[in-house]
Amino acid sequence: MKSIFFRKWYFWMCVLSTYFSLYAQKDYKLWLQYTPITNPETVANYWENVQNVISTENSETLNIARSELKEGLKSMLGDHFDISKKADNIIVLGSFKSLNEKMKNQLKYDFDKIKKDGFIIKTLIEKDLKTTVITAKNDIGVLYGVFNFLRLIQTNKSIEKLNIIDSPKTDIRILNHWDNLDGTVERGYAGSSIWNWQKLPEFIDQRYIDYARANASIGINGTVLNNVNANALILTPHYIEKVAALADTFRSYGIKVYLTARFSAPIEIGGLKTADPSNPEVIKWWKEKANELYKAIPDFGGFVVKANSEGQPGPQNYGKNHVDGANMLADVLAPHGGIVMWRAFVYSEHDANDRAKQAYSEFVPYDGKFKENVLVQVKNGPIDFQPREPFHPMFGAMTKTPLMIEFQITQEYLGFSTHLVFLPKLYEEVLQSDTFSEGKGATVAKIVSGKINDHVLSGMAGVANIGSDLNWCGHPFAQANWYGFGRLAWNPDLSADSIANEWLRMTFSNEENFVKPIQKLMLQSRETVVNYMTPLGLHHIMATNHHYGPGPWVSNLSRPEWNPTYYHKADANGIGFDRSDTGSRATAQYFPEIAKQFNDIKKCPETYLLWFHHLPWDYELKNGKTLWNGLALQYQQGVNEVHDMQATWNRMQAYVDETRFKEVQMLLKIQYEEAKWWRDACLLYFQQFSKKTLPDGVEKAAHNLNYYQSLQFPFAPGI
Ligand code: BDP
Repeated sequence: MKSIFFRKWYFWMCVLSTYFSLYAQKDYKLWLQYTPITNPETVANYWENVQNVISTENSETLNIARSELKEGLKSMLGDHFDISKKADNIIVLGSFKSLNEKMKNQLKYDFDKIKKDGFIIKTLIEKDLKTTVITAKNDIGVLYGVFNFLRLIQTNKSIEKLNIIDSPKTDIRILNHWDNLDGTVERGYAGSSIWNWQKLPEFIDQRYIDYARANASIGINGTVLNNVNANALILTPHYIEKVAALADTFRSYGIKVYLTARFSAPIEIGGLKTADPSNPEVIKWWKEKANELYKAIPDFGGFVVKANSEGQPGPQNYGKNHVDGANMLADVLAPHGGIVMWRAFVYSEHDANDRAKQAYSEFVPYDGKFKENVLVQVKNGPIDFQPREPFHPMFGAMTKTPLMIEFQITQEYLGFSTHLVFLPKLYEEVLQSDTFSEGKGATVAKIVSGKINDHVLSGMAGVANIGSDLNWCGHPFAQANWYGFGRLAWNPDLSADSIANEWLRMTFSNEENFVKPIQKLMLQSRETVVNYMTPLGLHHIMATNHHYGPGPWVSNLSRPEWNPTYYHKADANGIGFDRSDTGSRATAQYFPEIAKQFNDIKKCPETYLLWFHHLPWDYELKNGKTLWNGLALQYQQGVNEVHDMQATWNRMQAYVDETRFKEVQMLLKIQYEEAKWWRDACLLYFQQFSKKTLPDGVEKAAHNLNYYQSLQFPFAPGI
């Protein structure tokens, strides 16, 4: 009796766990679902094209490319795809030199156009014989070509007659993991770090391989394994062998490993008394460290450095400057081909002036002084990864220095991994901003890709949102931000629209009834979060430390620029930070065309109004409403939009697996409640100064201000 019961129980447990793992795997598989193509006509067409894959060469990367192609096709085309069948229609895969002479002649012209890591996907037709060639200058280019080809099928595009010639527009397409050696992730909201330092180097988690594959599928070619607030221990032999094991795992996916370097490491792990960059002992220590690193990891990428920023050590501790620090490290890496990414995220605790101006003031005078293998890494905006910021004025201002852009993929200031926010919309807004540094058309995208001033190095960094969560990113839609970052790093001119479209098709479904409304929802989601958090140019009004939820009242932190009151400056007269000519003159850091616009209240885009101006509560907005009413209505609009997102998602059950459908549904419910929390807390607080009633259409707060001010989040993640 007992055993029958047990057998039944066991049977159902197996069924259930298979069921759950099947669905759980969907979350884990990211955008590489390779769901079977359902449209029979399309299948027939694809089938005709892909009955055989020919590749003569061997290398680890090409083997990966070949099996990715075969597995992808098999999964999407099912029984129709039979690799063993002899057929007329074939795919040829391989480096250019492996192609036959005839193909080489046919592709020669295209081949000259691609750059390193670029690829060609071309259909060659001769009589009835159709050949699809995927070729490149190097093996990794072939792998990128394969992922591109599979994406076409995944997104229901025709592969009948292909003529794709594509190359990445930036060289360094890199994730920055703010992962600590103890397994926590600074500003991480998807579990703990995926690097298992304790089990490395012997144990290679399958996740590392899946991580590398996912990154390669979107063209990411670098990873910084550890936090910018660095621990010097990562540079000890104990960790270097672990880092080397990861580098070995990632190599065939075209991914180089980089580390953050703590500037005081020569003291902490080297036993020296100083880390002064001009001290010969210090230089010798770094040289030897570089030799040691390159011995273990011959293609080690280089260092990211956060120096003299938020308490991190740096050259200024020794009376030296950023150039001295960066160039010293650049010199030790140069013989090995390594680079330095020196961060420009600095603001001074002794400078009472506008924080938004400080990075520019500190770095621009150094233009032209950095060594060739140094890139200066600049955040997208002048403050700190806010829901909306104008582009950083350093873009365009340092013509002799390659500037990398740094975006945050993890949502530190945008609702963690709880809120659905499609960040490529934010990235696109910044990348397409015109700096006017070389007349019209000098967009941030062009500067970052090195096009404007012809830099050899170029790059884009994204602070990763990846963790040990089953679905990697904590929210099914947060995966789209990792994906979108990679796609934009490859081509900063891609549109957020097209990225959302392809991601949805690859991750969920090709059903138009699903793709259309959800694409719209994604594209709107960034504006929505701005509406309910920081409308009209407000910024940095998040709660202390964890930055989750509203805290516009915070004014007691030791440094003025850590306090939200410093940023919104609300008082009886009005609200906003005057950065115009009558205020901090931060507008003057932009090129004249832009400066004029931001400076003039009438011309300043209302999206940046309170970023640049302090205005009376009765100030009349473009829509004729007073500033107070406009602000209140915009908060309300944010709330309404989340409500609409919920309604839209609820209609999608038929197109989404149950697990992900429910996950998103639950998360949107929290987002809705929290949008109301933002609206109520901010409006109650600002109302103390405006002394005005809420306009019609704005719901009354559920609690009083004291309640919102009393909320505590003791173990909020990511700190
Ligand atoms: C801020 C984060 C902090 C980071 C810092 C940085 O709050 O955790 O260390 O940026 O980028 O946004 O260095």
